[in-house]
Amino acid sequence: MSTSPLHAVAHLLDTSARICVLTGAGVSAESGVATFRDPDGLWARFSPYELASMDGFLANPERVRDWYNYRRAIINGVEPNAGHAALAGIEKLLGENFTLVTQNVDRLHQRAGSVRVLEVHGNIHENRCNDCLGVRSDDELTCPSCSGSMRPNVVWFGEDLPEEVFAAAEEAARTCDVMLVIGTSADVWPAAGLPYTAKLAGAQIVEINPNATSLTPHVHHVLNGTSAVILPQILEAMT
Ligand code: BV8
Repeated sequence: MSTSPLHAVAHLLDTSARICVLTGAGVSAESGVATFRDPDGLWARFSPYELASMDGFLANPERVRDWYNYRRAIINGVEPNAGHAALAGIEKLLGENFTLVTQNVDRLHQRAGSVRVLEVHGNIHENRCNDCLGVRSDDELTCPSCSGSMRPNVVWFGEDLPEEVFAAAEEAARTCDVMLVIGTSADVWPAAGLPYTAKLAGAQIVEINPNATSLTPHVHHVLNGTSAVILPQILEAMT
């Protein structure tokens, strides 16, 4: 009996020592959180340069803060979906041999029970001081420690990713046997380089996405579908 591509991926996860997962906005789509580059995505309605860059913030801090508060309100009003829950379930099965690298800033993975999460683009629920980098969870606009401007604790275009977090993500990519790349257009660097790092180090790359991406021609397995449907099926098929 031939094995379906999904069961082949489940077998790969069952028989591999180390698993790394890279997720993007597509994993939160079935919770009702808009992605960035889908036809109905955020960048179809808003300007990434005006709203997700330091220049945009300095030009109009109120507009940027309002946009992030608009997104926070949406995120606080939704629940993690079955895809988030399945990833937490796979982590429970695999323990320390499982690392979840996410580009998402919504913390839905953690709300679903994922523990070993590397947030390479930050966390929308916090603000950070532009000057002293102090992180706060309240809505102070000015840093009480140094009077700098508080801005969302996310990585904007042209900003470096958090060094230690991204170094850990690269290490996880370099040492894994399988990388699941789920719900990302794989267009935003340097995070988009992680699957290539894993492949160069000998890992099997699996893409889970309803659409083809720039990464698709470079992967070993493609599961065409949405994460909230496919991930529970993979967890179910694992021993
Ligand atoms: C940096 C803010 C160093 C957070 C975002 C080469 C090397 C290094 C840098 C660059 C480079 N080339 C270009 C750059 C610059 C730039 C970049 O990559 N630009 C791109 C657009 C070309 N990178 C940077 O600026 C990064 N910083 O490199 O620092 C440096 C410093 C100075 C000068 C140069 C370099 C910073 C990047 C982070 C930017 N921050 N947002 C926030 O507000 O959320 S961008 C945004 O894109 C989010 O962070 C998001 O996480 C990220 C990736 O998007 P995706 O998650 O993939 O979402 P997308 O909508 O694109 O795709 C969704 C996918 O899901 C689709 O494939 C869809 O088919 C699929 N899907 C839909 N529904 C479902 C689904 N999948 C499964 N199930 C479903 N139901």
